[in-house]
Amino acid sequence: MVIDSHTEGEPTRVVISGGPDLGLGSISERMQRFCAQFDHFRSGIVCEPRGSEVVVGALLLEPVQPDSSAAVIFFNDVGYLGMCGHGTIGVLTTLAHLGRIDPGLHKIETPVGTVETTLHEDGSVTVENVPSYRYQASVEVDVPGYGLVTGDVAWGGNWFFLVADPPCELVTANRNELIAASTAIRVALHASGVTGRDDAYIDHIEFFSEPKNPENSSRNFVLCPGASFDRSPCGTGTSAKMACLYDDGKLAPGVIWRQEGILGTVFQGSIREGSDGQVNPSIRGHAWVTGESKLLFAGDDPFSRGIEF
Ligand code: PYC
Repeated sequence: MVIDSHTEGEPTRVVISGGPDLGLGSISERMQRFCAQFDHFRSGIVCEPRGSEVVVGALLLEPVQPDSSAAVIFFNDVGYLGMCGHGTIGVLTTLAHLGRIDPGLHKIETPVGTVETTLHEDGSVTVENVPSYRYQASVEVDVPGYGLVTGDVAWGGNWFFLVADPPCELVTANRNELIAASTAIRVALHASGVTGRDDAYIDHIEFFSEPKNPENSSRNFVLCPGASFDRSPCGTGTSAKMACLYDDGKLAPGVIWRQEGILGTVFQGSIREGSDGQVNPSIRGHAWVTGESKLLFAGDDPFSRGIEF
């Protein structure tokens, strides 16, 4: 059984039953087992013909700690995500829809750490994301067809390369151009050996511009792992962005940062000072449940494991 929702436009598919038996252990150990033994389950759930490249899957698991409300592994059409901001908001909204949680504080275990979340009375959700930081500032990379591109490498629960100078206006009509440019940057980063800490592959590319709505702080476009872009303002991307702004002395703790995404929807963010120059970001947004379904996998279906392009 799955429950589908969207968070500010970006879909999440929460697997509430029928998932693989990943045994006991930490959430990271269970993710490794999922990846090694049940990757066909990931692709069958989120890839076409049951899903699409835009869907982020969330496998609900028993938490390790008794005071956690759930543990979750996020995945998409090409692999696994350490953390997912919009997905966490989707998970909380799904748990509330199922009557499993009430408004209040809820700890959610993820492979990159436990995040504290609040389900508000109005249905919105705040996620206190994992500590975030800028790893490298103003990195130059030569991108074939685009020339020298400058950006920051930052961690917000996933690795990001943040570029303040987009190749065109950040509007959905330009999505193909934005996907092509951000994909070229990702390839060039990899080819030139630019990585996150411990040689981590940078799989998210984020462009920024002025917001369309003057009430907001900034607008973004985020390329996700694979070839799809985030329809929401991207929770981990907003966290990475706020870490960079803090490093530049442009965002003080407690000040509200309104991140507008490509559809014009908004995550409201802020930071608290953390240790070692890191920040503890929080993002607030809203998800809506769009469906409850039972996915079927017939034995003779050639695409029971999904179509991987
Ligand atoms: O909201 O953190 C996020 C996210 C990552 C990939 C898609 N959404």
